[in-house]
Amino acid sequence: MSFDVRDFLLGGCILENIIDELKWRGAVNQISDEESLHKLLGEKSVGVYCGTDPTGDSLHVGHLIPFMMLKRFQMAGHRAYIVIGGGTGSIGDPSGRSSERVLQTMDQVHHNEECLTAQMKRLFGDDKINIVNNYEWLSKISLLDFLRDYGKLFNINTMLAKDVVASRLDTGISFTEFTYQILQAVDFHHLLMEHDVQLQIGGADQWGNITAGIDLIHKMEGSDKQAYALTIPLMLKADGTKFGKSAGGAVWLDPEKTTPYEFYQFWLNQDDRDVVKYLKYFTFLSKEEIEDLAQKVATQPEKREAQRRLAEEVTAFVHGKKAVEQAEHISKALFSGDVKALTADEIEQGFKNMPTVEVKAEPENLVEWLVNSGIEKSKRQAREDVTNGAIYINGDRVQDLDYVVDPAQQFDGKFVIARRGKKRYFLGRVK
Ligand code: 383
Repeated sequence: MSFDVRDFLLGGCILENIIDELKWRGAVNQISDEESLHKLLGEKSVGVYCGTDPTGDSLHVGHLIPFMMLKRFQMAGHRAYIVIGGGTGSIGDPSGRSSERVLQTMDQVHHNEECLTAQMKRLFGDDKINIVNNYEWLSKISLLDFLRDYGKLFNINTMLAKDVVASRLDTGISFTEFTYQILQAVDFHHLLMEHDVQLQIGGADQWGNITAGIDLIHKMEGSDKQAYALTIPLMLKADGTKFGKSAGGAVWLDPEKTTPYEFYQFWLNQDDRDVVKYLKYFTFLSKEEIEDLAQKVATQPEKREAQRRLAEEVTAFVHGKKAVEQAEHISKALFSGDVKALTADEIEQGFKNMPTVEVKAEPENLVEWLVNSGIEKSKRQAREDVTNGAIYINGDRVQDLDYVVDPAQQFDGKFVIARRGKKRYFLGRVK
């Protein structure tokens, strides 16, 4: 029986050609031979890949862009491959960088490789997606084979003309980084020959590397061999700042680096002008649901329903449903001031970026406790704030100057949550 992508049902709606869907999502920057790729994707289950280099031990939200698109290809019935660049990562992609990279040690590369592989498996399901590591084949090519089999097929003039290299000619680029595009080209050829992968996707910064692969394939296998490139636009924010950063730096997928609560907040705080685009990029909601939310952004922006839905969907995808419940629980508690019901884990997440003070385990008079922990500058100020009703301990307003703070009373004796005024929280961490 012949394959028809329209046979695949998703969330009750029949998918059109994946290219049309990606276009609706605003996720297409460049396609190498659109007409023919469109046709191919409508005819058969196509092998598609996207690669990432182990330059760190976690992915961040910027990486989600192409990998969520890869997942969409898979949901539309195509075969998805992820390349973890253990080989390429030991060299370093010059794309998008204005200066030479410092080489990572091979131990670092292998460690990061393992972390990223585990993360990808958690995100995309071990059994559903094919994950390969280019260290496997790139590390086996000898220098002489490299120069004879591949080097001869690359024209220096073409390589120099690639944006990535051209933009570095003034400041300089090493031979090592200059060669990077050949390695990624070898990967594309390898995946095509071994797994019939005919399409490579990536961010707009990857266009030069992907097309280097297509050129190599045409030279090695003949110009009628079908291989395609599809890139996704660089993510631009309406306010001109860089996507994927929050006050604390990059937004990581690793819950140890960015807690699920911070992750949730990151999405919840997105601008009305960006939120619909993000729903299209980062969620698997249907076109109808997204259009409905877009309508709500236009008519009732103050409700922030689209932002909430975005935060729920992406957090559930990356950290699971329980993390969403926790994040919502933390948000509600901090907003209402009713912090008593928080668990120790929720406190760790919710207070990660709030002022934290070390406090003694022993009970202490409130006024002294406020001064000793540094929350209040003087006893006079502390007394005034307490009397005025501006001080809350573990969610309760305390106006009694003789009140004793006893850390053992709450949160397994680990924390005391103090609040001054409406919103100024302090976390007392018991020494
Ligand atoms: C390595 C070997 C391949 C194919 C791709 C690669 C990695 C590629 C690269 N990608 C970036 C990275 O690793 O450097 N040379 O951080 C980023 N990607 C994706 C996407 C993006 C790119 O992982 O635009 C953002 O996330 O392509 O910058 O055979």
